[in-house]
Amino acid sequence: MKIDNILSSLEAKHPGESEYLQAVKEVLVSIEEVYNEHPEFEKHRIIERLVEPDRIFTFKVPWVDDQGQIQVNIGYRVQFNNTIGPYKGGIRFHASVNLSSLKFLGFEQTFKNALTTLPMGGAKGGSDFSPKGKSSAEIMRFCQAFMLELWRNIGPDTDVPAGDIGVGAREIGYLYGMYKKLARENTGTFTGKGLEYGGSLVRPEATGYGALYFVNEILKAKNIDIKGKTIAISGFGNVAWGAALKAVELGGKVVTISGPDGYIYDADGISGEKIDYMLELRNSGEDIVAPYAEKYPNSKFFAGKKPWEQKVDIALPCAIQNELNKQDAELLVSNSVTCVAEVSNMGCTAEAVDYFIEKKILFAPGKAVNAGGVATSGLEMSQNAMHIQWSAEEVDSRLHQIMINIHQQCIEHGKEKDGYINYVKGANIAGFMKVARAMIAQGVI
Ligand code: 2IT
Repeated sequence: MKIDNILSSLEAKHPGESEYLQAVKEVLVSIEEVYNEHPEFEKHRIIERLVEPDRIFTFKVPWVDDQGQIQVNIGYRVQFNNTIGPYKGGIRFHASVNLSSLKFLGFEQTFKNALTTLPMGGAKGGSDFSPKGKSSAEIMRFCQAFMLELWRNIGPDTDVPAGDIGVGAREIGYLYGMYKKLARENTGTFTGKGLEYGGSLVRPEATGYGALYFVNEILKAKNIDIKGKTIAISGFGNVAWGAALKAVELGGKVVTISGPDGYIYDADGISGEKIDYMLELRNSGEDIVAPYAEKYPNSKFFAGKKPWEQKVDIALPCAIQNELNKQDAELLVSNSVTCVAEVSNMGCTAEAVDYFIEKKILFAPGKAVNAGGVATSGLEMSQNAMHIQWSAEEVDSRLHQIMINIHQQCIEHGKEKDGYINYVKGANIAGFMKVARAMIAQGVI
């Protein structure tokens, strides 16, 4: 494999799709060695076939706002790869959404889903619609208009969407309601549904819980106890919330959260009702964290800054791609950070990742760390298919086991000669090998 050739041809075909090219490059660099050890991969042109999505739907989403004005957004669904199971992946509503970001997310999802041990292919969808400041009625009309286009292309055994940034329980309710009305079936073509209509216990918490189970495995492998460790979290949405809950439960001390307006540092620790308050902040629809400092005067708000400037033991980016850059990485390392785990998808820039690995920091990539979210979606699909509901304990223990298993796969494929675990390499190789072998088995399709 000639990585440079593949990348330059991709760049020529898809100019300007920087996130997508970044995600592809990371995987290619990681797998180059094993790829070249297996001539059958080259023979079957696995890389050339794997880097392009199976298909992409792009559609117009016209809707009417509360003032009676017509608004137009763009909707997408990128069905990336269904080699090991039905297309599966979230829907993102955020002003930054474009083809590049959804292709990167769909590409990552393919490997992440392979790591979960469950039979799910990779997909991602979304819209450049920003829920910020929108009323519930507007959100409902937008979701309905979005689904009016998408419903024909999804189904319980073809493509199962879920939430992502900007798509939570409320949006999934509206999207699923419209899907069901149009498709006239009730098989659960969506995960993250409400508990009353086929949702799974622990799905809301799953991404954050899974991430902390994974972080705990990383630390345990180095005989480090998470108890008493200080933790910087970015973001204040569903993922940050679940991560904070489990971090506190395991004995860690969460000292930051952040929003687009800046970050909060709370030396007393963010626990108990303060974590509930995160949800309140999120539900206000304003997308700001500053009010936290008014409510809890011992904490401090840093306008326009990122939490990575604080001295902490563990850093958990939980917001959005490329939210932690090389400068941030240098700050964290100079403050003796022990572990950095991406909970957001591709939370760190390529330069930041390289720097952490060069400095032998315990660093783990999003596709391993945050896989508990989609894994629990897979468990929701199983429950829907069986028409039953598992208890919270049942789901949680399966989730925990899956995260331990993913960690094991990373060690197996990422352990270097000096004993350092390169989790980026480990996760990429483990995910790739599974998908590649299945592609070969299924022929040229
Ligand atoms: O990035 C992700 O893994 C998700 N947004 C969850 C996807 C899912 O299908 O649960």
